[in-house]
Amino acid sequence: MAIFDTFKRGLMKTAVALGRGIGGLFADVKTWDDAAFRKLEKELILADFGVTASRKIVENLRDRYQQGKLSGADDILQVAQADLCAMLAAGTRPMHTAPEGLTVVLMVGVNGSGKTTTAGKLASLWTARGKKVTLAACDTFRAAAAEQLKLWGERTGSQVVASNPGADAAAVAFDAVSSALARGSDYLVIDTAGRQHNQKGLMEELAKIRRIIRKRMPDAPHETLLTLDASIGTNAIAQAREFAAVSGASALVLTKLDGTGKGGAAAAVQDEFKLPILFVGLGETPGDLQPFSPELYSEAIFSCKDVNR
Ligand SMILES: Nc1nc2c(ncn2[C@@H]2O[C@H](COP(=O)(O)OP(=O)(O)O)[C@@H](O)[C@H]2O)c(=O)[nH]1
Ligand SMILES: [Mg+2]
Repeated sequence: MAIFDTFKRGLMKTAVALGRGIGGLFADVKTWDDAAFRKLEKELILADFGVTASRKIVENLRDRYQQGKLSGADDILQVAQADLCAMLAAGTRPMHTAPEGLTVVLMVGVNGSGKTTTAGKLASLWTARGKKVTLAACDTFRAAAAEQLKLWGERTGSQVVASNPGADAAAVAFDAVSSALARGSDYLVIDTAGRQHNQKGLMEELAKIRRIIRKRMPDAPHETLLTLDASIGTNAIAQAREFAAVSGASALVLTKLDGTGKGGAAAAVQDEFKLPILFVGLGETPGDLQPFSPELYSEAIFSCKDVNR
């Protein structure tokens, strides 16, 4: 499937929800006054764009409209889409990788936010590009997590390093780095147990994993990816606010965008965490994890232009 179609399908619920609100607005409003712009701002906020991003977009639209630079609905939505895209592009960057050899990615996040699935889907993305991937099952808390990762290993032809339930997660991470280096893997993705920022023991375990892998590879991990469940909307932000700080996250993965009509949260999320979104989860199948593209994301959300009109 073309990548834009993956974005479009994944963000369909959001586009439809936004289209309903905005579509009504364009049908009702003949001349755009302050009240109309306020209504548009409200619709963007309802789609979880966040107050700051919504206000920025609407202020720019109002200025340009008053200067006579915008005429109809299509103009307005086109400019809103371009503004959203520019905002997102300013906040993102390519993934950090090792200058050569092994790139190590550490997954962190609360339970159920999509760490293990994302680790597996990253293996799928990278093996499809001919890369060699090792997966490390450092969620030794839940027996099912290692099993889940082993399935992804089989599915993608990736090596999986695991131990017994209850094993020391840092020891598994150390073995995984050694093994990935010995095997000449291009990527090592380390899955970890879900935790809350205030779970002292588990947060220490994360710090220990980091220390131990640095013993083997001083510049690792090259990225610490924090998974955020987009389907809980701006609650994901509240939930992860403190977590991001104490977990040493370097970038974000916005998962389950397909499960919500409030998928507009990317701008709010980048703004809140001052961290780039590097990947987005747009569905259940392996190909549904994609590198974040501000262009495709904005275009998919504003494909609401075609909904209900
Ligand atoms: N629809 C959808 N479901 C997802 C996505 N990412 C993860 N999930 C589901 O969310 C649930 C929890 O994911 P999991 O990776 O086990 O979370 P973890 O506890 O952080 O490791 C699983 O049922 C996944 O299939 C996504 O992008 N879209
Ligand atoms: Mg897991």
